[in-house]
Amino acid sequence: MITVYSEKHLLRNPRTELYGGELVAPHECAQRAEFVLDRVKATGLGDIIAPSQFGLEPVVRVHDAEFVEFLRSAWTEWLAAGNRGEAIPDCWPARRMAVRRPNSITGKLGYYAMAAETSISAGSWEAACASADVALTAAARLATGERGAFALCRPPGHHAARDLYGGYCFLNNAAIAAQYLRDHGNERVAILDVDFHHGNGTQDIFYARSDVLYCSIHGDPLDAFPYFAGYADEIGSGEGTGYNLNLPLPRGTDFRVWRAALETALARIVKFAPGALVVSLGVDTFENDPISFFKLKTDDFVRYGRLISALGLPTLFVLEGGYAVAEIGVNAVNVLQEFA
Ligand code: Q9C
Ligand code: ZN
Repeated sequence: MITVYSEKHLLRNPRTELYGGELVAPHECAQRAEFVLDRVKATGLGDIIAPSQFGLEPVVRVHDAEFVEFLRSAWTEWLAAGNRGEAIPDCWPARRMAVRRPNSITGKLGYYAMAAETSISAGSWEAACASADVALTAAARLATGERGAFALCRPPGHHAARDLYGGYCFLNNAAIAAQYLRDHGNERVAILDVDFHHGNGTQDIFYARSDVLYCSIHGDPLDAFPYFAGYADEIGSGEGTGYNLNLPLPRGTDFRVWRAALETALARIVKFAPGALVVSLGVDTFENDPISFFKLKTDDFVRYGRLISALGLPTLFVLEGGYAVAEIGVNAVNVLQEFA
């Protein structure tokens, strides 16, 4: 199976993440992608190719154009305003306040951020664009008839909504790729999100649509980020009612419990009969992940890769989270084994 990878992920190299009341070294670090790439090479998964450039047209199919312009100019504006640290929001449109976009860069950060841990730094925009190109290049491979492709994306994407960034995400790589697959020959596309966190951004983008099914298995938002999305009663709206499936699971969930949820999601996907499947592949479900609370073991990733493969669908894997850095490569590539 082919892997798409870009060195431009190195341009996303923030110094800070707001975590536990401190500015710490970011969990979402460059080493993550390097460990995954090393494992792809070590296992001989398949060819590794560089992305082509798709420009912003496929990006604004799912994102708000003014939001995209904000991301493009945020770092420059932040510096021009005289700030010395990295760009972090500190004020939000909370309940009963005006949800409108201010002129000030600090105000815009609050307007467009869904969380504060994701510092914007020099090169973040360029890396986010390259990450979207990685997903699009892999999607284009599926569109021309390959059975599986791996988009080694960094930064990740599933928390980025139509006009929100955060949760380490700027552009929603999986959603951009799913829309691309819709625009290139597939009437229906399913997204299976197996990252530990609920993909609030992907849900948001497709919430009112019946042509893209979103299914997610994740830590119960009562106890886990993103806290304000991912509940089981979020089933879609309007036309999209019944095309959003959230399967929140409690602290300590092991593979026995997790696999039962996967079977539920896979059955829903089979019933939907999509032309292609996009998997938001986060491996932060791993037992030793530093910021998550599921208990999957390294071998469990092989097992669930097999179950996904058994669907027999053209499948695009898009890398999302996973912060046990030393194990991220083995765990991610274990899922892909059956497609090799
Ligand atoms: N105490 C992804 O996996 N902070 N993003 C969590 C936990 C944000 C995760 C804090 C986690 C974002 C793509
Ligand atoms: Zn995650």
